[in-house]
Amino acid sequence: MTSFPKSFLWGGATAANQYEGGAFEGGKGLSVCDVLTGGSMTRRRQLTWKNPVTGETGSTDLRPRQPLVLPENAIPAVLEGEYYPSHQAVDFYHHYKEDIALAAEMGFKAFRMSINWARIFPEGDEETPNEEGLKFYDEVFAELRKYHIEPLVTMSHYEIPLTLCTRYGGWANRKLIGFFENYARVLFTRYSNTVKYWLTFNEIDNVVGYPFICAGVPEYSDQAIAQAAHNMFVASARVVKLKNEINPDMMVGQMLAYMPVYGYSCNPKDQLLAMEKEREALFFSDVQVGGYYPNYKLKEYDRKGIFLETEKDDFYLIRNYPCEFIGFSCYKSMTVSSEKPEVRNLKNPYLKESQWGWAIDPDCLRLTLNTLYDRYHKPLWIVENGLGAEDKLENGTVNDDYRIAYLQDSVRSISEAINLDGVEVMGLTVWGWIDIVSAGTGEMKKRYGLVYVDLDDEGHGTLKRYRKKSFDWYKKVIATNGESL
Ligand code: BGP
Repeated sequence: MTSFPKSFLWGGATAANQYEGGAFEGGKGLSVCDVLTGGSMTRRRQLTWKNPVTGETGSTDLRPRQPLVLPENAIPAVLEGEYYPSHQAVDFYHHYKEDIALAAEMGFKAFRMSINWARIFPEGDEETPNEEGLKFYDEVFAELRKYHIEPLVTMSHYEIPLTLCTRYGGWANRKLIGFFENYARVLFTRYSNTVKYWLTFNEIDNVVGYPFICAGVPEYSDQAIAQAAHNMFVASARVVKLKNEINPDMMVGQMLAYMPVYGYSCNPKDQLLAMEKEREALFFSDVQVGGYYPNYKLKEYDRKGIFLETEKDDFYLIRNYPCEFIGFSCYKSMTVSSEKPEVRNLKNPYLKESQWGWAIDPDCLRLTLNTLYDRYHKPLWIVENGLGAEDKLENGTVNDDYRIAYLQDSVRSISEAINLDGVEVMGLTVWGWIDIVSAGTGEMKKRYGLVYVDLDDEGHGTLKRYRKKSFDWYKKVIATNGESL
């Protein structure tokens, strides 16, 4: 039997770059995702660029953990004739009333979304914000409040103003701390009465694999990435401090991409490798939540000759203004073997996989919740979890029993962490509760939604919304506070 505290915040999650659209409306500037083309089974997602002097244009693959190779003087840019899925996305910009009504119909208590930084500061380094952008979110929050839905707002979910990348080199430049603090001040002041829960950087640990999308860092080097991470840590601490000054009732959380890592066998060498892999993510929570740079990372920086540029107050701020809760995404687990250390993830013989090769692991949430709670003793919020799958719309609905089965296991796993282990869990916002563009592949075909949106990988479709079978299922889960699965 599953059971949840009365205050449990059930809901769904989205991000502006994948959901909002209106890329050229309301005075919005370009963000890093606006120069990424769409993907499909036959075409990879690309970053497009232009040389402003010669006019030469082109595109390049954006591969995880691979250098971003642009020709000399070329900068990321939007090109004519290319399809960029973030520009329209699924058009929340014009559908927010309809979408929030659907969320309310399911009984959502919480709605995770991000504010598009480039809608508030089109180039990122302005002193005064774009009022039209702020007004858009005033309206969205008013609509959520109308249904008593609590917004959970990510301040930077892969929507760094592109100019901060081309003019400053992204988060590797310390100046971004000040720009972000200014942005945070505007948001906290304006929305202090409407938004209680904030997340600073979506999946901050992805700065290592995806420095361009996650931190606007065009350069791939261990040094630049370590510096970017440090600058983000300082910014996070300054934002928590600022929040305390403006309205201490608000809460600022960390957002971590986490997955349990298993050693392939009981060979201790496999377990050691699994420990090291888990630390790749835990380092970020050790600093941003724990308040300290762990020794294992300092040793690694020494070995690699990485030198951090810091200022006097940095470590004081990190120590004294940690995040107050941990939001995390968790979709899958990973398996590693010391015999094949070059393979990032092996197929786990005990688990099935999604159509995109992600291990479907019914226990990964309980494991993750325990790992993070044992380490930090702070409340946790599963801000992303769900199944990306191809759906077939038939007779105005989708029979997505596979998605229901995945989410049933997730809810069960969370209930176990709460009831068997005593973990403090604030809520669950199911990822992509309405179909949106995939962050990793740029596809529409990879759908997570409980609501179907008529749009394909090339941007064709009516954008009409349809309730899937999982919509009714989740509605019942929320109505019974997780007792009926
Ligand atoms: C996380 C991101 C989301 C998201 C999700 C699913 O990494 O925070 O933005 O989209 O994963 O990933 P994908 O869209 O690649 O399937």
